[in-house]
Amino acid sequence: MKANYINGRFVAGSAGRPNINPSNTDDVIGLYAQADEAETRDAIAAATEAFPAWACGSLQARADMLDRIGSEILARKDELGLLLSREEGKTLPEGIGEAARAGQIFKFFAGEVLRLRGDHLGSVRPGIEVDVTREPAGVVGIITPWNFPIAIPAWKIAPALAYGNTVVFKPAELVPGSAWALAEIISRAGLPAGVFNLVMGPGRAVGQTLIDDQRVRAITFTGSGVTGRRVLLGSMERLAKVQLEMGGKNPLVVLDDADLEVAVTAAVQGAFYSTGQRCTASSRFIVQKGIYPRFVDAVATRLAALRVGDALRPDTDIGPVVDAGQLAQDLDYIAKGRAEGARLLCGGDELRRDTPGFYLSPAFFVDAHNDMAIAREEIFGPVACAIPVASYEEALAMANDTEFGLSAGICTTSLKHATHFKRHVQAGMVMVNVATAGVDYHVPFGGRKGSSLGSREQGSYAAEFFTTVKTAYTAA
Ligand code: TXE
Repeated sequence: MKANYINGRFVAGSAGRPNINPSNTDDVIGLYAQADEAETRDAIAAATEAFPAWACGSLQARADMLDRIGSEILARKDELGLLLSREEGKTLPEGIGEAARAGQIFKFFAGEVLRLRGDHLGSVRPGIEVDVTREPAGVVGIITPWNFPIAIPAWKIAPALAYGNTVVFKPAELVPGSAWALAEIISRAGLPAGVFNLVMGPGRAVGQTLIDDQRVRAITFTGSGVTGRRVLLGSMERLAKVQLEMGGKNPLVVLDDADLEVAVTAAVQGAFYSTGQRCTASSRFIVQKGIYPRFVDAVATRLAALRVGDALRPDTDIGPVVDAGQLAQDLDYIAKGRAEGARLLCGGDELRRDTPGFYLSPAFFVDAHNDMAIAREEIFGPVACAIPVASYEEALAMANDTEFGLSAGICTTSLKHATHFKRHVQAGMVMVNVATAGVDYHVPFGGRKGSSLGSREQGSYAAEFFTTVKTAYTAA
């Protein structure tokens, strides 16, 4: 059984949970320890004790450790990517790409260790000088979802450690394999005991303990809106710092003057790759009437050519849905879409393959309205809808008519409309002639409205959450 990592040691828990391959449910990847509340508190205690020395320790040593972690991940990206695809179901190239991304993130934050800036100012009072510095927030609780099993943990753990915090990391129940592999790499990087801890287990036990414990000074969470609100209320109650990344209902606007090839590629990649299980996935194609018939036909043709199958097979374009619960949710939304009067142009069928798995053909609705459930609620699967509109103005208003605001895209050859859209769409990230999903790691990631709360993740903007500002006055 793969054990939790607490205070510098792997600690076998009392219970183990099987990690099941969604491409082949007969394939059990391994048994993973499940921490309880007491073990979670042990991890918090270890992180609390390790914090003062780590916070004031050698920056060079810290940078070297993060660099070593990044190098090992990159060197082992094929093997880590294989494990990731096997447990989560994204295709092998996507899994390997994600593993490589995790390595690059650790290397980026190895550099950030030495780039954290402060300010030195004069005072309004004579004879006094002012220093503004950033200090680590303290013990950080990290709660992650299943859809990016190594990249999201990396983009939270790496900055937390880089800026001098200690970490208690709770991965999603469905994907403990990548989390454990990452923890094992970190365990050999030379960090003092207690600086990094892994506690696998259920949200209601491990996650809730992190939220409730006064010693955890900051919680960073990615997952569903419902759980996000629970994390927020719990952290607010005891005045802990909190950062939430939740869902999206990301629009891709396609104007009459768009390059059709560009638009179709952005739509198909953005909505259906990674089985649509991305918070930045496009799920609403808002399409101007002049290009609508050609766009809809071209998307359907492209979808018909995609192969849905075992994530590890080289000829697979779209892997399975992550588990039975998510598949049931996807099918439920497909039924709702039909019942509300949208036309299912293609897909939406459960598929049989050589192995038992959660296979679903990409579902493409057309002639939808923005007030339908399939256009308003996050489905989190290979399901998207096309909505016709008359003008750019109508498209922009519809793009903004959502409770979410993570990513938004436009396909157009008009500089005027692209520029206006970038300025006026209510989203944290805007994409012009590229898919809504697919981001860089050195620039901020996050949204507004119901998608995100708190400061941005990734790049140097991550310092905002993982540090706290101190203003010092010195009389000369
Ligand atoms: O999310 P949860 P789940 C959406 C998507 C999906 C749905 C459910 O629609 O169908 O959420 O997925 C931990 N205290 N997204 O169940 O429950 C949990 O153990 C503290 C969108 O995976 O939010 C896991 O580690 N923690 C999203 C993490 O929270 C708790 C990505 C996320 O789980 C907890 C994933 C509690 N009480 C799902 N309960 C996106 N948009 O990126 C659970 N957790």
